[in-house]
Amino acid sequence: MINDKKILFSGMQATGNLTLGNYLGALKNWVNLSDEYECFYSVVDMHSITVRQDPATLRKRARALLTLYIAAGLDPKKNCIYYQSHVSGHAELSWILNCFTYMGELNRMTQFKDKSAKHADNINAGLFTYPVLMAADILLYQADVVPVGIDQMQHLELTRDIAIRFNNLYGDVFTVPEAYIGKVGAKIMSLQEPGKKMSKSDENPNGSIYLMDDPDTIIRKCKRAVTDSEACVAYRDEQPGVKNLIDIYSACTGKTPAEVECEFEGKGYGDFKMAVGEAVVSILKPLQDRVKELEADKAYIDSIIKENADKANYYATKTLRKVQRKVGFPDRIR
Ligand code: ATP
Ligand code: LTN
Repeated sequence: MINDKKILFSGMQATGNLTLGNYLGALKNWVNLSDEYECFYSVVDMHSITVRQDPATLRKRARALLTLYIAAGLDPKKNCIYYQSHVSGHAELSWILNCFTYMGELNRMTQFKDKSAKHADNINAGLFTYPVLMAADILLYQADVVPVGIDQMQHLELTRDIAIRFNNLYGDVFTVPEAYIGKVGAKIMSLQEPGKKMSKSDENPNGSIYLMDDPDTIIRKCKRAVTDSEACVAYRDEQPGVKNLIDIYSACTGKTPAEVECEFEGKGYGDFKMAVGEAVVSILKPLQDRVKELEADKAYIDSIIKENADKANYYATKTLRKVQRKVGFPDRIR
């Protein structure tokens, strides 16, 4: 507990331009959680280098992601928004936890299998121990809850197993975290292949709407979205493309899928797609304006980076010292 509130931790990688899926499925739902939880949101740049990155691009994207957190409405006075690499405790705890994690456990991780297939020329040890660094992120802040997508549940389970294993050996050191199941955020699918989720690492840029896409691009991508020949705006699994567009429209307007079906009854896909495009523009435009305003205020963003890194370091060090003591590292002389 911090300030009588339960603790929440989550993070995102700055390994691409964020999509509408990241926003509607994650970021948008994080806003307001700070009333109930003491929130830590990290830009997990240390995870990013498990696949090769161009240094200048990574630096730029990390800052853009941090700015986007704030632009999306996370108040940096109430939410600790910081770079993972600015808190050395992540790496230090990660090392210790590596010694409490089995090769067999890591071998089972599906993300590792997927990513090693995708980056066969660079299957590095960091990629293998990625989940341990993620466990360190979470356990370092004694997080009670972790909002993550379904694809990260396996990593969260491993985090719990590591925490329980450590606690069994050394007493109650770590809070065992739970997944945070909030209001179900829509899972947004690719506009080009509606069977696949919209993803920032998709090679086809027409499948994803990026948060910084300009209005013309957004409308064009919606118009080109793959649908079907039913010519009927209906929310059903047999029409995955249309269903996805309804989900997007619903998430942007607050209308239920049934209301959307009614609104477009008897209308063609052309009108519907145009309306979806406009609805997306209406939520992304204010976000983009806010990003531009924030980018112009370098001193403000810098001050947030500094203050929040100090705050994160404070809590991280508390846990780290406890853990170091438990495993038998010599006390520091002050
Ligand atoms: P990558 O392509 O690099 O794997 P990604 O776009 O799939 O990235 P992540 O970085 O894995 O996204 O996820 C960040 C957050 O966004 C997670 O909480 C995840 O659940 C959420 N998210 C990602 N894609 C979608 C989507 N299409 N719909 C809803 N939520 C999503
Ligand atoms: N692996 C996560 C990002 C991530 C994370 C975390 C999420 C790194 N550390 C700690 C929650 C908690 C991803 O790829 N979405």
